[in-house]
Amino acid sequence: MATNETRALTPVEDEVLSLLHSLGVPETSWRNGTRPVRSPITGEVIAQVPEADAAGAALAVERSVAAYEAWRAVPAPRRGELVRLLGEELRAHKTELGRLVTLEVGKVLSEGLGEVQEMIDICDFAVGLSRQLYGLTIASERPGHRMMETWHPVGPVAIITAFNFPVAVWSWNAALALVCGNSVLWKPSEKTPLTALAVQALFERAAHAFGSAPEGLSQLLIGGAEVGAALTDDTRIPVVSATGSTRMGRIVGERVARRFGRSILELGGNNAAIVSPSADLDLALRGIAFAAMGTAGQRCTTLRRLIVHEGVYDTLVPRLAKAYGSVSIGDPREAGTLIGPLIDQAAFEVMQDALDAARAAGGRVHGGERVAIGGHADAYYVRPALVELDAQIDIVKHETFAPILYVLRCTGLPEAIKLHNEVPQGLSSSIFTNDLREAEAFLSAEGSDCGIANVNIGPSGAEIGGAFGGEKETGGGRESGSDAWKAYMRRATNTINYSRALPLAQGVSFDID
Ligand code: UN1
Repeated sequence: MATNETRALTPVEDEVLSLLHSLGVPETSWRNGTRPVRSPITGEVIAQVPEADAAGAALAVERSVAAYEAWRAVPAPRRGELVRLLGEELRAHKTELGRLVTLEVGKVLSEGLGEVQEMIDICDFAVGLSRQLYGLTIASERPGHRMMETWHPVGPVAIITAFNFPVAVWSWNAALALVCGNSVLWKPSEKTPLTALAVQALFERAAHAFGSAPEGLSQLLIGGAEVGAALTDDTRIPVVSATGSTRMGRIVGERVARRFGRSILELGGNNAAIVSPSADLDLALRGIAFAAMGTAGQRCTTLRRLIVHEGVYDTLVPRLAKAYGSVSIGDPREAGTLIGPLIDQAAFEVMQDALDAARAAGGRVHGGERVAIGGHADAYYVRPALVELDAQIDIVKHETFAPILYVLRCTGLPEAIKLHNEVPQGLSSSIFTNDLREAEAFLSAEGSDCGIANVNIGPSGAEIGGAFGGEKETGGGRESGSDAWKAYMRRATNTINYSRALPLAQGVSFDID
């Protein structure tokens, strides 16, 4: 897309142009660059963005350190005011940003808008939090002493995000990091730089309205692995938050650990739901359909494994197969579409490989085929796949980022929980049951081993108020609500002696004369 082109814009290019314009993104930041950006809706190239290199990243880190040094001295409730203004910008531009998410990622419009709502919600949460950054007071064992904890800003926070939630994940991290007194550096997915540019433009408007935000408080670094490595290896960045695949997280986690940095990892999920004999099957069917097929199976919380009690299997699974056969697949901008395209050809191929592996192991596959929409050869629409299996074979233990739901039969809750926990990932989980004992057992220490465990709702679509993240190969990090903010701060334990004596802890004596 050169600016001197004379050909008419395609309808998608036209829409991107007008959305970026109304979101305040200058054309210089998305035209004539080196990295092509495609819309999965048609597969066409919609932008060419300039990229940063390692030297550019190092300069950005320098700016970020200076911004942090100024920002940490601003009272936290005042820092909250900047985040409140960001929330206002997001409210005012929700429709445009939501539509841009749909164009760049291919998720249906209600989900694009929902993603922006998630950003607004975390801004509101962070504004309240800016007046609640509290520490404990602790009973001292020594007379005339007081102990307490204070929480301090920690430094620049690097935020590495994935394509599938191209803007919300940044906001969970950035809104908290900013009220905590940190600066932020964002490396978005190479597949979704346009929505990142739009958010950066909205942040800059909020900063302008705020009036006194230090320059470089929130910076965007569009680039590839070189930029990622520059951020993970830089000792001036104490916290790196990374969302994406387990493969990526292993690299980031190791590199950050090597320099004793802190990483917040939110990696692959392989989420399951158990359906017990007492379940409300109508409700379960709807919950499973959204969790497994929504966002074309491209959420880290997507339902990928369904463990159904043999007593209800033959009632539920045929109904589910029918829903898979009739779900509306198409242009995600059109009302009525529930399933948009996969992000790209590679995602399609990974999906087909997983289905081949399942077939080879005796799986009965319903759906999964490519669906032609609008005659776009480079767009990858698929019918979601339901795969009935007799055992939890190897491929089921991998996260395939596509709409595949593996269905397994079980004889009771102990077997269901065993199957449930028998994968390397541990993000989200759920049980459909009306039996209180089963629900509580699933939520107990002997139940689900995931960071998120739900009853009578699917594993996806978490609210921002809870801590978000999971165990095992999911990486152990927590983002978003509850006390996740603590990972973005430095904890200091303070002991204050207000007596005239100097008793030592543990009764130690050390008298120098
Ligand atoms: C992700 O896919 O990385 O719980 C995040 C959910 C959303 C966030 C998903 N709130 O499905």
